[in-house]
Amino acid sequence: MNTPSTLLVLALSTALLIACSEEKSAVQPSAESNAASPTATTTPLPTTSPIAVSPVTPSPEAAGPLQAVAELEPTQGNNVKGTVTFTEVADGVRVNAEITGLTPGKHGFHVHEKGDCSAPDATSAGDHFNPTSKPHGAADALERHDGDMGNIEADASGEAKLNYIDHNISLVAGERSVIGRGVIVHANPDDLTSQPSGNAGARVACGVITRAGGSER
Ligand SMILES: [Cu+2]
Ligand SMILES: [Zn+2]
Repeated sequence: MNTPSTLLVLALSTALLIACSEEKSAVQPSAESNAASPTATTTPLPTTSPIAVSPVTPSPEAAGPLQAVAELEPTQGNNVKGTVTFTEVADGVRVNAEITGLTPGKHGFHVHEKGDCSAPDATSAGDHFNPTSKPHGAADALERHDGDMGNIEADASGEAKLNYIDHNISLVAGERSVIGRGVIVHANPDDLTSQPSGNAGARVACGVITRAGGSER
């Protein structure tokens, strides 16, 4: 007597279970495909970003030109400051100077033999850099000290800018290299003829030329 009713219940419950599982399986694939599409778009981002960043950092350092810089500080009793950047180029060294705190007019501007600004008047920087034992002269003279960069000229506000290519100095190791030497700005104009230093007077600012970038060839 019990058996037919039990079979009926079993058959009904089995049919319900099948119906339920069919409903679930019909819903699940669409939910999975919806979840799969955002993960597929986010995965390429972390893989591309490290690849894009890593080659950018080392390449400019390796390919950069040979450079040096001198930060000029005032000597005792002066306010002259500035930065001189040296960049090795095909036909010499580009000299780019920006100096402030000067009296208006021309001021002698040289590389001196020693990178030593320790004396209050910067006499510790020694004489003009002159590895080829030539007389003092203008920057474009046939015969000159290699350190003779001529004059910088300050405007009414005491600012001076200079940008030219020097054909005597070098940043590459050798007798004409200015690395480790001193840059001096003088109180007076360099007359470009008086020996041994153009009669440019006191030293108002001094800086040491230091390697700033690039690799030596
Ligand atoms: Cu000088
Ligand atoms: Zn000189």
